[in-house]
Amino acid sequence: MSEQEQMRERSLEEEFTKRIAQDEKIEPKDWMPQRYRQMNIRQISQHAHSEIVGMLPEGNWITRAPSLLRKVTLLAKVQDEAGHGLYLYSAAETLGISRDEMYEQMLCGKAKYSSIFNYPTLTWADIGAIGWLVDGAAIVNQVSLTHTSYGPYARAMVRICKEESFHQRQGYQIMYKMANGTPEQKAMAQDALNRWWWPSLMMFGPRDAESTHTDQSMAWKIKIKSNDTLRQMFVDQAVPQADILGLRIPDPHLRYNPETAHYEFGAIDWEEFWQVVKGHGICNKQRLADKNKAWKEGEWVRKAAVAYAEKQAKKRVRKAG
Ligand code: FAQ
Repeated sequence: MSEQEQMRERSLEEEFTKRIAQDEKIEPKDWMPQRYRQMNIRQISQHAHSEIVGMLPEGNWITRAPSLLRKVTLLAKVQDEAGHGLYLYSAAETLGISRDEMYEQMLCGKAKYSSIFNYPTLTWADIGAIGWLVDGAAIVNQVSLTHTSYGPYARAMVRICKEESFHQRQGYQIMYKMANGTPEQKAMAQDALNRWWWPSLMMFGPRDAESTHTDQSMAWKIKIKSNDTLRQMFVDQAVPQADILGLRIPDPHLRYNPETAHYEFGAIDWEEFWQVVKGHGICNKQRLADKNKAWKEGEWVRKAAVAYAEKQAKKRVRKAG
C-alpha cells in the first residue's frame, strides 16, 4: 500500500470510529474495516445457522403434538425459525458472502451454530422448556442486538424479537399447563427444566474472561452487552417465572442477593459446553446428518424453482418485445 493509500485508509477508519461512537448505523455500501465485515459475517451466519438447525429439535414433535391446536402452533413456530434464518442469511449476504457459501460451511460442519440445539427433545414438556428457556434466552440476547451497529442485522433483530416473544409465551404456557396438571405432567415439566436449564445458560457463550470476540465486538457495537451480563439478565428473569410455575431450578447454589438485587448461581460446566461446541454433544452428528439429508432431498425443489424463474423471465422478455 502506498503512503497516500495508507493515509486514506487511516482517515476512513477514523471516520468509521466516529460514526460508531455516535451510534450511527453502518450500511452495506458504507466503508468498513475488513475485520468489522468479517466479524459480522461470522456472528450473523452463526446466528442464521442456529435458527435453521434450531428447527430440528422442535420439528421432532410436530407429528406428536398432543392436540390439533398445539400442532398448528408448533408448526407456525418452527416455520418462523426458518424465516429468521432467511432474514439473517440475507443480512449476511449484504456483507459480500453468498448464502450458498454460508450454507455449505454449515453442512460440512465447519461453521458453528448454537450449542443448545445439540440436546435431544425427549418429551412434550421439552417443547415447553425450549419456548420458555431457549427462546427466552434468545430474546434477552436479541433485544440488545436490535441496537447493533450493522443496519441490516439491527433491523432483522427487531422483527425477529417480535416473533420470539410469541414463541416464549407459547412455551411458558405449555409449562404452566403441565406444571398445574397431573403429578405425572408436573414431573415431566420438572424433568424438562432440569435438562434444559444449564444448556440455556451456556447459550450466552463462555465467561467474559474467556470470550475471544467480546472486547472487539463491543468496541464496534456489534455486541451491545457481554456474555456474562446477558446471562445474569436471563437468570434474573427466569427464576421468578419458575416460582410461578411451582418448579425448582436445578441449582443448589441459587440464591437472591438483596444487596446486588441479582440471583447468584452455581458453576456452569464449561467442559460440557466446549465438548458440545466441538461436535461431541448428544445430537451433533444427527443434526448435521439431518440437514445434509434435507439439502440432498430438496435438490429437485431448487431445480424446479430455478426453472420456473427462467420460464417467467422468458415470458417477460417475450411480452416486452
Ligand atoms: N454455541 O468470543 P465468544 C435461537 C463460540 S438463536 C456454539 O464469546 P461471540 C432462536 C463463538 O462462536 C440462538 N458456539 O463469541 C431459536 C466463538 O467461536 P468462533 C443463537 C458458541 O460471538 C430458539 C467462541 O465460542 N443466537 O436460539 C456459543 O462474541 C428456539 C468464543 O465465544 C445468536 O447467535 C454457543 N452457545 O459471542 C431457534 C445470537 N457461544 O466463532 C429455534 C447472536 C460462543 O471464534 C428454537 N450471537 N460460541 O469459532 C451472539 O450474540 C454471539 O455470537 C454469542 C457468542 C453470544 C452467541
